[in-house]
Amino acid sequence: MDDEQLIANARGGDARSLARTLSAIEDRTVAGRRAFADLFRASGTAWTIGVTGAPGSGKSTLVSALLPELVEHGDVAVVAVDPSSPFTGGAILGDRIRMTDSSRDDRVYIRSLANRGALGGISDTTPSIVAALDGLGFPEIVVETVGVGQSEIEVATTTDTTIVVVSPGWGDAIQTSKAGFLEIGDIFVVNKADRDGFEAAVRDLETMMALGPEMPWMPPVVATVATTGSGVDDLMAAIASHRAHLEATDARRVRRRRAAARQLAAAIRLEADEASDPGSLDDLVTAIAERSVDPWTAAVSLLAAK
Ligand SMILES: Nc1nc2c(ncn2[C@@H]2O[C@H](COP(=O)(O)OP(=O)(O)OP(=O)(O)O)[C@@H](O)[C@H]2O)c(=O)[nH]1
Ligand SMILES: [Mg+2]
Repeated sequence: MDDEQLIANARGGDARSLARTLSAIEDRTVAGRRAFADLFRASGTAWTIGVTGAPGSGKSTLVSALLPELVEHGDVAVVAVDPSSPFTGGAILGDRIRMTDSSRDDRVYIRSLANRGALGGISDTTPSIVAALDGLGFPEIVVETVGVGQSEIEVATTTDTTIVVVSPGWGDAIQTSKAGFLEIGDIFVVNKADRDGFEAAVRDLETMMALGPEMPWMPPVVATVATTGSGVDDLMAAIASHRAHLEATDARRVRRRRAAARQLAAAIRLEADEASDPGSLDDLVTAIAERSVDPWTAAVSLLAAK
């Protein structure tokens, strides 16, 4: 099968072709680069929703609860980065999620990305895979990442709506990450609202937001019980409001330009890494560390050698 046929099949919804196309892109093979070039040009119409937060806060359960709502608008792709726990109670079947209404099973595509650490990390791979899925025609794409490290923050800058999920007691556990959380959230979800302490968690978030600067979009705080679906309607409404806000203002364009700048910088880094043999890269690192060459000159010589 040639590359074009493969992409055509992936577009047609063939899960195996879809998986092969995405793997080729992840591996940056010759075929993968060609596919990415095509798909990227066709991308830009999907609404991308990032879901992040502390491990175990209920992100996957919440995504599962959102899916029946999201598929109302068309096929949905879910990208799970470094999944540390399976989607709801083993409901994930290979790349499928079992929906309550099984006729919709084939309307959700799930892709897991491992933080392989080889070339680039999740902050390089994820936006490319999301763009490819966008180009393949998924109108909505959900990206689940864990935590608020530098990579998650970078991923969050490439999604249109970022949902930060916390659960009661989160404040004590991850005090130090609060700043990072607040920075990236467009919507805050206090999940596990069936547990003690959820009012305090909501209050805590609202207080912190009130202390922060006045912003054109003030992130709402939504309480959910992902396991029962309670509050999911409110979350859907919050996503719709945020989308309307971005579309009505210049914010979406600004956000996408910022994402484009990051993607370009990441691509230059990857190209430079791949173009140079590891030995010469290592020699340059040694030379910089020993102060026999400065990093700017080293970068120029690296790119010139390509
Ligand atoms: N009581 C209660 N439990 C919940 C709720 N939402 C999720 N859980 C449970 O919390 C546990 C973790 O849920 P996950 O959805 O796997 O959490 P996660 O944030 O995706 O976890 P990681 O991907 O490992 O970071 C599971 O046992 C869920 O059943 C909720 O609203 N209430
Ligand atoms: Mg999860």
